[in-house]
Amino acid sequence: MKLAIVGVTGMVGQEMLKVVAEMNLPITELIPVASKKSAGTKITFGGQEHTVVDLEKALEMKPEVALFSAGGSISLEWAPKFAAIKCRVIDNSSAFRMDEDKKLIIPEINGDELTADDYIIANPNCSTIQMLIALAPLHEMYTIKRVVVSTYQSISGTGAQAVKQMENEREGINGEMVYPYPIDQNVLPHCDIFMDNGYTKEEMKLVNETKKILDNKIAVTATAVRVPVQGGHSEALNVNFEKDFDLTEIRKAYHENPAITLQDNPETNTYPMPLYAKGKNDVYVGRLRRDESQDNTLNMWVVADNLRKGAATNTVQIAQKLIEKKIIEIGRFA
Ligand code: 2RA
Repeated sequence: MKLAIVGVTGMVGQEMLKVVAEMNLPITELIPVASKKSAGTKITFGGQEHTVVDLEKALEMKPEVALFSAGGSISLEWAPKFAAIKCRVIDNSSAFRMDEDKKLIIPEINGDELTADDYIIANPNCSTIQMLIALAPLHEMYTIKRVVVSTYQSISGTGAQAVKQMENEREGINGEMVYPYPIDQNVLPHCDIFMDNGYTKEEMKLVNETKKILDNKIAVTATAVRVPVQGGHSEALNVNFEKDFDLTEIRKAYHENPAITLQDNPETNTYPMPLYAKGKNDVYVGRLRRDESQDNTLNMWVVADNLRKGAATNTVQIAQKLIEKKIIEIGRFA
């Protein structure tokens, strides 16, 4: 399979390279793609050097699959061009997520919806993916009515420059400011841009993507917060169900779920933390407890590496699903 990674020099693109190698995708040729400025530079993959190409050149090379993580404007302009040559595009930007005719896929939840007609497939937002991996089994058992979510999002979700701002602040260096405020020793209730309704785009992604992927009837309200952490996103969820639930049954469901690691034992101070989620593909769940202020309501804590299951891993798993369903005919362009 000829695989293009568009945005290969970015944080998610770099993580995609690692995940593709770890998951042994059947690649006959890797096409690393970046801006014209980066074209000609070298990257190492599979022990070999590869030359980065620009989008025009990548299109000429006719990849069978293209993983995009280069921002919404690049996806809007170029994903249709790659789809037009029958390349399967899996896009990590928000460009197509809410398009009615594009699928928004978390393989463990709705991967079976994929068909041979899908040439541009949207990867959900990182904070949505980890939340829905944790919620999907509960929705199946008890039918979720409403979710209140507060996120504590890694600075890596903003990008390399924001990580640099935080590192500079830690070292007392006056560097470029991505945020109008200090990141280190601070929390910013501001992820992405503010909308007319007073919520941020990041908060509305949690609302809208939950309805598209899991169930349009689920009510969601969100507060998305940026924190000076690199390992991953953390989320406090308050989940109200149609009916009562059983904590033992929930724990059993999580133990049996291959995408989830349950870390939940107050007696041993066991709970998920982003420092330990970094570089891992699982979604970590803990702090399970009844909301004693309201019937049929559960509090829980969910952590995942936003660059992994929140972006690169989910994207590669979608490619794997396309192969599994024989939607990608391996070697067609070989
Ligand atoms: C963020 N989810 O964390 C967004 C994009 N990665 O900023």
